[in-house]
Amino acid sequence: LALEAKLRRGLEREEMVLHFQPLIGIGDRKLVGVEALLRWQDPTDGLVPPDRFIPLAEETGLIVPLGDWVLTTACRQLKAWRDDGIMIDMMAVNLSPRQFQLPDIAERIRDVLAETGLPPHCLEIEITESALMEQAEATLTKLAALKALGIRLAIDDFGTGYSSLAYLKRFPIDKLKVDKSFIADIPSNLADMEITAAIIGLAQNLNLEVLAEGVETTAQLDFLRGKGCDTAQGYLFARPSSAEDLIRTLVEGR
Ligand code: G
Ligand code: G
Ligand code: NA
Ligand code: MN
Repeated sequence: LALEAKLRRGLEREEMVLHFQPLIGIGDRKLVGVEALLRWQDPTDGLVPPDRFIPLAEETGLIVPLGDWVLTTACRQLKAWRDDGIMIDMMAVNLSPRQFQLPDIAERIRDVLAETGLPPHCLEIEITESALMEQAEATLTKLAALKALGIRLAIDDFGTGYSSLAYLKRFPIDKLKVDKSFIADIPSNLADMEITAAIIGLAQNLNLEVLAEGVETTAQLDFLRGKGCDTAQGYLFARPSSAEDLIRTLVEGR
């Protein structure tokens, strides 16, 4: 079976699962939220990472039903945790460029929030810098419609695309996520340290929150703390894990 047909069937047969990775406050090491990361549990191939099927889903349009599934499942999960007294404040969900381009994306997200009962401020949507800058004027209107729902907006993989700083100032966004490629070689790569510090400074000057992705070492964390970075995500704190494993670590503290 071709990958596309397998993927279509996998979605129908509910072979998709979400893993969750903690987002951590650098000052107090507290959990500020989790990011939902899609996995495909193929019965023959095992756990398929998203890099292997999201580009195809984007090309074929399958990302639209797949993305709806991710949004609904992620919101439903956080609502269920909160109803159980596990008061995680925020669920971050990745939106692919094609999803962002849907004319009715704001209505779709509004419907998911209504259907799951998750308060809008508990949802953060991550959109890549390149998707946002594709048609910056249209983007402005769309972001305003999303923001009007009361959700939070983050720019993902920041620093890898080409941001117009004039637009960045006008976009109603809440957070920049510094791409992990800039974090990986801290503290040996001076250019990466300068770029990371500049992004943190930019976020501070624009009154945006800033998160560093891919933090794996205490040296990286110390550097980020020194530069005033708010939050971080990475293997130093936790890898993406299943809902069960996440809650086990949170509740049992290991
Ligand atoms: O976990 P990692 O290997 O988990 O993810 C690889 C890539 O797949 C990342 O760029 C991530 O943003 C993307 N990704 C993971 N989950 C989703 C999702 O639900 N939707 C979209 N559009 N991208 C996702
Ligand atoms: O593109 P996006 O930023 O959404 O994807 C996050 C990706 O980063 C996922 O593939 C996730 O598994 C991965 N990731 C999370 N923490 C780390 C880390 O500390 N190091 C590396 N190399 N990857 C990470
Ligand atoms: Na992301
Ligand atoms: Mn990212």
